[in-house]
Amino acid sequence: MSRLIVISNRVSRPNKSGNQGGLAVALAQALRESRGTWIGWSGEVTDNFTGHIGFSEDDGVKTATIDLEEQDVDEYYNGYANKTLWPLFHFRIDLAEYARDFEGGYNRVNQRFADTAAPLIEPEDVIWVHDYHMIPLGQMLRDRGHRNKMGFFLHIPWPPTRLLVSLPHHSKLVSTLFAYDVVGFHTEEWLESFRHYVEREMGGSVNGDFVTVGDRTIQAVACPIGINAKEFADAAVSQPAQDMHEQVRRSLQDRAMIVGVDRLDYSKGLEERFTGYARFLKDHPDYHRKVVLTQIAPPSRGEVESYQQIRATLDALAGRINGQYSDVDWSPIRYVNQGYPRDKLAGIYRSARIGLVTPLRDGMNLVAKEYVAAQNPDDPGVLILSRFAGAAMQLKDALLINPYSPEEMSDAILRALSMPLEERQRRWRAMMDSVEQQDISWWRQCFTGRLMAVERDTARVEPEGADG
Ligand code: ADQ
Repeated sequence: MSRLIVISNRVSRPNKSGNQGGLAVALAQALRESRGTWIGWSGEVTDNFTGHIGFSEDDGVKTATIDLEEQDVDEYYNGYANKTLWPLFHFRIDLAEYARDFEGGYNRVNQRFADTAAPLIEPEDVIWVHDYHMIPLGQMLRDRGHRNKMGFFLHIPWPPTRLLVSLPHHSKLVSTLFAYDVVGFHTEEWLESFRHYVEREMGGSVNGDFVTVGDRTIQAVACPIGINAKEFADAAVSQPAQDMHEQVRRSLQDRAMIVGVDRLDYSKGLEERFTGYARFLKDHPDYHRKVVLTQIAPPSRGEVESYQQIRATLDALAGRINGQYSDVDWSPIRYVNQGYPRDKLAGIYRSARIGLVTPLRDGMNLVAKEYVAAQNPDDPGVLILSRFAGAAMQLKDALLINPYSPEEMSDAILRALSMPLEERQRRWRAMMDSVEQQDISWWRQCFTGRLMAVERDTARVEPEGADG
């Protein structure tokens, strides 16, 4: 088996606490099996970039990390990645900032990653680059003469062409994807948007999975990411989960809990969720004191202004709704800004009658799948899911809603609260089958299977410096 080199912005070192997400675990497993290396940013800032690589090995997984300068973090991570690409790719051109410094910093840091990775790559290694932070990295490695099989996976949506063209130098960025052999998306919808862009803006052509621009043909595929369903279902009945379940149950006093779990991000539709829930409270006074919305939202990307704004907005909105409807012994919203270990989180999901997942746009959304996996098969809760999450393509037995419509959300909450056991079980079983079948290992195979099977076509790589 070829050695796998994974390159992503952040590297997740295996730990024994069981607190790692499915992606980290899946990649760690692949790296362990192939004796590969995971390369990325350490998360640390240094005064002067030296190129020093910090090597480490934890639980059989080798990692190689670099520290970045503060300017790198400002321009590349907070800047181009999270102020330009993230909002644009989530259809929020109103929030996207276009600054030349950001683009310069993004390219500079990608060059730094290419310099870091280059000496660690052997000719037979298979390279798998992840996400919007690193789109041009493959091209930069090709420029350094690497002819390896190379794949790229995008974890966020691919935006419609009419939005993407608002990005300065968009075709330059997209053309770098043609340095890879396989490019992966979560859903057919994102893949379709990518193909549309290539045909309309680059004069390319599509033939099944093959996409050609000029003399470059790559495979573009949809591989929806999954979770480690078995492990998550086991976590939901672990002792810490049961303790958490008991703690929540006592505090609820027979009230039904609705749960939301998200990074505090404007793409997750939290404001719309609170508004939809407030609409439910307004429409159904008979349910007052009978339900509680527990929203768990640890802050993220706090250095970016739009994230500070969404936090302030949600604080105010939660306060306003609680102020309007609370009584001395009941508040309709519990708004929690902290993270939980995965087993406790599984216990929280299992305690909830409804999982309310309402992103305005989401590449996939793993929370929806985790909620399903954590349910008690004998008495499962109901998933209410935004039709704009990638997960909606698979979890068709959720109550699918438009998160922009408070009325739809209110109706779905009512329907979920009054859904008969038999229907809950039928819907849950269908969703659980999908979550179990297309789990995280299936996803990894879906992508790496394609990549490993690529015929290496050395003719496609120009010698270094050949075309300037
Ligand atoms: P995210 O935007 O981070 O991921 P998501 O897929 O929902 O979104 O994953 C979030 C993860 O963080 C989940 O595993 C969840 O359990 C965990 N998490 C969230 N809040 C938590 C809390 N309070 N405590 C503990 N854990 C918490 C990006 C894309 C998604 C895509 C994933 C994977 O935006 O669309 O599904 O990558 O490709």
